Amino acid sequence: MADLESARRWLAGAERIAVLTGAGISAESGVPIFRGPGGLWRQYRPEDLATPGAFARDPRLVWEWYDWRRSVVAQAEPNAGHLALAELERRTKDFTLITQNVDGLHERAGSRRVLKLHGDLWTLRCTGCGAERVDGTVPLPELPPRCALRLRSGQACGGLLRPGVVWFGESLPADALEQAMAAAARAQVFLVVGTSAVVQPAASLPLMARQAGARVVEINAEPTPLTELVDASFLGKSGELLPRLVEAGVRA
Ligand code: BV8
Ligand code: ZN
Repeated sequence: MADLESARRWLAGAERIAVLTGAGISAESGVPIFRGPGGLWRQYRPEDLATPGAFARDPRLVWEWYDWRRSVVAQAEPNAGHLALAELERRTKDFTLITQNVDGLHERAGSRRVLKLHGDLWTLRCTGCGAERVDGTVPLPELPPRCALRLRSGQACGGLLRPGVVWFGESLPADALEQAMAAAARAQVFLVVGTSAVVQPAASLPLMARQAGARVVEINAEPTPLTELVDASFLGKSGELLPRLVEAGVRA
């Protein structure tokens, strides 16, 4: 298992880098993670709420969860981990940031090329007419929110709006997934940060990169199914470890 200095040199010397992030990178911004002690909301697990079935059964309950998460994220600021990845992107010729997060903190930290595999907390999509819009209102005035789009008849659509995220059992956006796989296949270094690496197909990306010859580096607060498979694994907080990995050093 390589040490931090070796991993720092690999990153400094690489032209093609891909990164996969999960909820752990936003934890130090005060955004709760999904699994583990901080991962519950009231007595529900994400797997109970982040599904089309849960939404069909009780759209108001699912929206209370998302409205609460939107209000938490609205107060959150990107942390040193987000900022370090934005800096690494500026320094790297071919850089792809792939995120499972829906909080938008990577973009707010200045990351430009962000592939959002699980959608976006700020996008609302009408289950009736399919119209999509970005809406940052917190809290939302009514739950569940309704579509106000005017149809040709002049009437308001009135369809139920859903969060523009990918739920369990739903396919990931094909374009984002395709680009993520291509980035994993060509990366010289693949960085995995703040994910329990249990949700598919995102969790397979580091293994694809490894198969294709990349060096894989993991940063996480606890061991994951990837830990014994990677070239370097650092247990700790991404807000502390990423800046040390990315700090300006002489290019190798
Ligand atoms: C799909 C919604 C094809 C958005 C999410 C069996 C039955 C049914 C399905 C499946 C099955 N087996 C596999 C599947 C597929 C399923 C899946 O993977 N299930 C798992 C649970 C087994 N996947 C899907 O359904 C995907 N779709 O496969 O489509 C298909 C099509 C039709 C029919 C079937 C299949 C869709 C997956 C996306 C689901 N949507 N969320 C939202 O509300 O946010 S998943 C949810 O988990 C979030 O998106 C989140 O991003 C994702 C992963 O979680 P993590 O980000 O890893 O967060 P977690 O809390 O788990 O871990 C955080 C880590 O950070 C921890 O390890 C912690 O130690 C660490 N940490 C904490 N603090 C810090 C830190 N690290 C560093 N620093 C810190 N400070
Ligand atoms: Zn509509």
